[in-house]
Amino acid sequence: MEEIDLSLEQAKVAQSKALLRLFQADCRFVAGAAFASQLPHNNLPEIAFVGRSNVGKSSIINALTFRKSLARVSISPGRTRQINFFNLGNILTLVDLPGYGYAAVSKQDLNTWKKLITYYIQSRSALRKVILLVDCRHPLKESDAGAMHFFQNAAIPFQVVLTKVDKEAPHKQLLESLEKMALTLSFCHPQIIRTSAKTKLGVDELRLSIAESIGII
Ligand SMILES: Nc1nc2c(ncn2[C@@H]2O[C@H](COP(=O)(O)OP(=O)(O)O)[C@@H](O)[C@H]2O)c(=O)[nH]1
Ligand SMILES: [Mg+2]
Repeated sequence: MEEIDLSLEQAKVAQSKALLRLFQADCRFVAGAAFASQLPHNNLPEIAFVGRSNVGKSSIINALTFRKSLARVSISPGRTRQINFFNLGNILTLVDLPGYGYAAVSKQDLNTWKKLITYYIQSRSALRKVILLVDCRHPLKESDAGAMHFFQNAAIPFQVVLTKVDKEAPHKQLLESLEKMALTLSFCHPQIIRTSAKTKLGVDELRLSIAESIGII
């Protein structure tokens, strides 16, 4: 029994080392695309981050990769107007999708974004999983529920990640709605990860989940 415990412990240590190696690797911005024609060719597996403006997308990408300002943390919401691609150690690509649900942009801008995201999600063969970031402090918003149905219909695996849990405990109604949806939507990962880019809570768990979804752990 002791031997089994020891080897499990060793496997865990090896796993965290592998995760650190991956996420501490060189990470560089490779391309930004505002139109479908600007999407870069890519053979590496892609993990896309999506969510409402100001949900904490850039912050979580920075936390995952141990950076401070890799993905620009915007002061005014809705400033990330293009799909940004980051190459991590030549092993995977992290994709920062433009935020949705921000009212103070023109209808035309909104349509351009929607079209671009839709095109990217539906046509990207390198896309392995979408990480849907949701602010833990409010009941489920229609735009987030809509995004979940959209990924389900596009047959793209996705996982809900709660942000800003250092500010408040996750809203009870939000958890109930998300758990219910995770049960009915087959492409939704059953595990909802709670994170804080500030305290780094849950960031390890998210790294593990990403590594698992591209089959390197
Ligand atoms: N307290 C706290 N603030 C956060 C967290 N994540 C993001 N923020 C703040 O929320 C704001 C929006 O973050 P940002 O990463 O730019 O969001 P994005 O628009 O989704 O890329 C910034 O002021 C961040 O500092 C978090 O986990 N905890
Ligand atoms: Mg951002």
